[in-house]
Amino acid sequence: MGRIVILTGAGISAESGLGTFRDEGGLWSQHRIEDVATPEGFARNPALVHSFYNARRVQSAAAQPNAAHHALARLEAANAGEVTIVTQNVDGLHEAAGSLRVLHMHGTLAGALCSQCDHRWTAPPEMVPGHPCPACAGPTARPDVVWFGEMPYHMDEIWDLLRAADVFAAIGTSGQVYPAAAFVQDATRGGAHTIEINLDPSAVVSDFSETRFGKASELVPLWVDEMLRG
Ligand code: BV8
Repeated sequence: MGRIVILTGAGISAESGLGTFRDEGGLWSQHRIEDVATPEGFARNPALVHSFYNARRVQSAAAQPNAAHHALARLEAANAGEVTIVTQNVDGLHEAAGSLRVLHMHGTLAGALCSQCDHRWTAPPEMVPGHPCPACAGPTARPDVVWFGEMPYHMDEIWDLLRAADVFAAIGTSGQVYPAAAFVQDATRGGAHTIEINLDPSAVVSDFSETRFGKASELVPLWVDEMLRG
């Protein structure tokens, strides 16, 4: 089966009840990206940004992984060390399903970060402006998520994984946010077989050698069964 890298987006958590960004009624139709997912937006109105992430932190903590998350955990368990999930999602549903090798390139709702001393800790359910950093006591706590214009996490490790991958799968992502949307090209250059599993064709669907359209909770378990049959 070889080395498998799986990129996931909000669509894999949709059937767990967590909103996506760009679907009908999605998060970006309720808030402007500039206001809630940029450092400038946070500087301008920290209360709005904290309330945006507080609501999602509480909701995602109450959500359950679905059959797609469980199938990916099963794939990893059968091939320890060969399966890595790179997720754009900030929820903890892959870990809740039992996945161990998960790289959160856009950070996590569960994390808090001090913008003054870079200290990281587990975020309380609700954060407020001026929330003190437990290390330097500065009023400088923020959600530990990657906003637009900020460098995603784990990029060097991700690029190494993509170059070495035998299979690259993108699941539940619209392919509109970079650098994640370009991962399929990096994997292709490394000789990987690439597959998109998504409800609708993504913005980069033509970059994939294989595409399957439908719900993640239905298609991902089928794909994992095929991969395990070899
Ligand atoms: C970077 C925060 C430099 C956490 C997010 C000008 C100035 C600065 C930067 C840029 C610029 N122009 C372009 C850029 C780059 C920018 C970018 O891409 N902008 C876009 C809008 C054009 N990117 C950045 O700024 C990134 N940093 O570039 O740094 C750099 C340069 C080179 C190399 C390294 C670094 C930072 C991007 C991170 C931004 N933070 N979120 C949070 O609040 O969650 S992005 C946000 O979008 C989320 O993280 C989310 O994960 C991500 C992608 O969205 P998707 O997951 O794809 O979700 P979406 O709703 O879009 O799609 C859902 C899909 O699921 C749909 O296709 C749907 O059909 C499908 N689906 C739905 N239901 C199901 C389903 N599929 C299966 N089953 C279902 N049931």
